[in-house]
Order: sequence, then C-alpha cells, then structure tokens
Amino acid sequence: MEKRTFLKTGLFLGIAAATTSFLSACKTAVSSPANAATPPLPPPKLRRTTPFTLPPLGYDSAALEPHIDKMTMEIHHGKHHNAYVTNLNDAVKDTVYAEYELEDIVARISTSDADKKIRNNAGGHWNHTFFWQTIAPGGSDAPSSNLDNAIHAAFETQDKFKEQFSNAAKGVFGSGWAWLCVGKDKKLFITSTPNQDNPLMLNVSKQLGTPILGLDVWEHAYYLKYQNKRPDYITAFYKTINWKVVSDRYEKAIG
Ligand code: MN3
Repeated sequence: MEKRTFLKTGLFLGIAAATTSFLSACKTAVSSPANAATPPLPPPKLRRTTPFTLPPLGYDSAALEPHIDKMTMEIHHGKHHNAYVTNLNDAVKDTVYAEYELEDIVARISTSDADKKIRNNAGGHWNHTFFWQTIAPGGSDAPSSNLDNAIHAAFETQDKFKEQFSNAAKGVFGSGWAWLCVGKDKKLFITSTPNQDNPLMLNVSKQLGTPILGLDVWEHAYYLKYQNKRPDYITAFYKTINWKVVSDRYEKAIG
C-alpha cells in the first residue's frame, strides 16, 4: 500500500471510528423509556420487484347502497385510490423505498419534507385497501364474541364504543381517518390521524397500534350523497361494517 493511500485509509478509519462512538454516545444520551419501548424495526424482509397496483374492490360499487352510493364508490376507488397508487409508484423511484413493500414503507416513513409525497401516497394506498375490506358486504353484522368482550372491556358498551368512535371521526379537522386499534397491551383504543397518516406510522403517528377498523372522513368519501353532513355519513358507516373481517383482524392482532 502506498504511503498516501495508507494515510488516507487510516484517516478515514479514524473518522469512522470517531463517528461510530459519537453516534452510540448520542443513542445512549437520548435513550428514554419511550425509546426503550420502541425497539428498532428489523430490516425490510421483502424486496418488491413489481409496481404497486390498484386492488379490485372485490364487490359491486353499488353493493353498499343506500349507505354509500355507487358513484362515490366508483370515484373513490377508481379515481382517488388509483391516484395514490400512481403517485406512490412515481414517488418511490430512486429512493431508499424503491423496493420496499407497502407495509415496510408505512412503518418507516418519516415526517421530513423529502418523505412527504411518499408518506401521503403510501398512507393513501394502505388506508384505502384496508377500508374497502372493512366495508365489504357479505360479512357478519356484529363482532365475534371475543371482539365484543374486548369492546365491552374498553368502552363498557357497544353504544359507548360507537359514540367515542363517532366523536373521533367528527373531530377530525379537515381530512383524515378515525381508527379502532389494538395497542401493545392488546387492549382496544380509538384514535384519529390527519390526511393519509395511520397508527402504523412509527415515526409519524401520535398513538401507535394495529388498526382493525378505519373510517375515511375525507369529503371525497361522502360529499356526493351527504354534502356537509359528516355525522350522517358516520351513522351510515356502521351499517356497512363487515364485522367478520374486523373480528379476524382483532384475533390476528392479539396473536
Ligand atoms: Mn378516501
């Protein structure tokens, strides 16, 4: 090895070692109970090789009439959701997220300006895919006994659960979502997120959990039929919930 190369390499290794010890010192310094409770994510397992695509609704766009009208479903799924998919494919190009599966993007996305377009569109794709399954017709019209027990444990009664969930949905200022989630303690809780954020976004959401039920309260979800009457749309939503799907998600979430 030439002397100059040796010196350069030595200098580089020195800087690298100093940087490593500086970073570990920082990690120790910022360590707190909150950080300790959130272990670092494992590396992404799956490497995606094909673009994101719009999943089919899986049922007729008129199937939720009269609660959610055909035209709203067609535009919501075919135009709005489709735009999130198209924009997400565009946004991840040449970024670290380019080969990540949707779940890995959602879990890792940050609040930085650089991540904003990916955050909005990955959230939009994940949230809507989840939503179409939540309101799919043909499931049960009541929660499983396990989920029913958990709802009673967390909210006392079904009616109180609905009241709290409706208040969360009404309380979203502007566009966003209301969620029923399973927390780390396996208990149910209700939260809301702005825009297309969701409770799986580790670096973004104020309250983290596994969503089992979600309601889109963007105006595009209800304006054609309900105009400014968001509470009427929320009331109608309860008549469209596929509790079989939600109950299965609950079982999976509590493991
Ligand atoms: Mn929507």
